[in-house]
Amino acid sequence: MSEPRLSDEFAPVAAAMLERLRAATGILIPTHINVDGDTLASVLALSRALSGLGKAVVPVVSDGKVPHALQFLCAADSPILYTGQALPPFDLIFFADITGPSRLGPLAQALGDRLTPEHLFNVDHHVSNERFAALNLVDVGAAATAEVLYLLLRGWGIPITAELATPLLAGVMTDTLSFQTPSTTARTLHVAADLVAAGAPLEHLADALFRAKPLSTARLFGAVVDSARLDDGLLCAEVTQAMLAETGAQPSETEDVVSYLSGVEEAAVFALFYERADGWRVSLRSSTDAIDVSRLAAEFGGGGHARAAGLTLVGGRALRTRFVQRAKTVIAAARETVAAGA
Ligand SMILES: [Mn+2]
Repeated sequence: MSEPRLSDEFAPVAAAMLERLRAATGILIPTHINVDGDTLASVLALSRALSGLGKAVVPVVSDGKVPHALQFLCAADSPILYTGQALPPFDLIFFADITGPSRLGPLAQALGDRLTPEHLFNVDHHVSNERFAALNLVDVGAAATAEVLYLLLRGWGIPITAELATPLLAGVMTDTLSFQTPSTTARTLHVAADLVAAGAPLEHLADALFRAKPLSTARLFGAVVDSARLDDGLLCAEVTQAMLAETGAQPSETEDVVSYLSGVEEAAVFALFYERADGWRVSLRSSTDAIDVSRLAAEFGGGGHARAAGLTLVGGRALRTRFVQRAKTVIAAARETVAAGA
């Protein structure tokens, strides 16, 4: 395979960015709020690369919080954890992995009229990107912004050192769930191979991003799996307040168990019930294109995507029973439709 590259359609904007970059002195590089591996990877790789070009860089975590699991990535950096403080001077803002300025949260208000398009770069891979900058490089064929940035930085003649390759590979692995999503292409894998060759530690990243967890997560996993019950194609499991108290886990520590239980072959729909004081928050997964759980969720005031949706049930057992009955009816109807060969 020939070496991975950005599509020719992006050559003019990549060249215009490099030209504008040469004139810049200070560059603000923010994450989006609710920091994930791709946004943090983008900020770290860009700030390391651009400071290598002699620019003053201002990396900022827009909502002030780096999740525990990602802190290892920025141990050697000190991005500003934004909580309303004054920022050092800059004359360019480099958005990466950010669909629009509102995704900066509180930082967007503080930046105010400095968010004029001619002061902004926008590099992203989201279909929903708002193309808010004078220079937009939105490659929706890329699995991660880190994939785009690798190709862009290399195209600008910047040497891809291990210090750049490590966060970039972390970004690609995060957004592809370790090369498992449909967005993962031959180019994504080729980029990953280049990053490993440049010194990114694949095994260490896989371990830190996908295996390492606090004991509370493992214990909650066991309790949730133990609570699972299958009935008429509907798999139900619980996250109760008692489980959280016993394991010391946060409700957010159920990401792995949701993905695990949604793979149960006998289930058409998986529902995880998070107990609340006034009822339940319900996370839904469909294992078949024949069932659109966003429609089921919408009947109860929720929403989402065809294969992953959510809703909140405010009420008692009778409401929950009504929801379960409705879910089973939807599953039975889908099975009849499939059986009829429609
Ligand atoms: Mn991303």
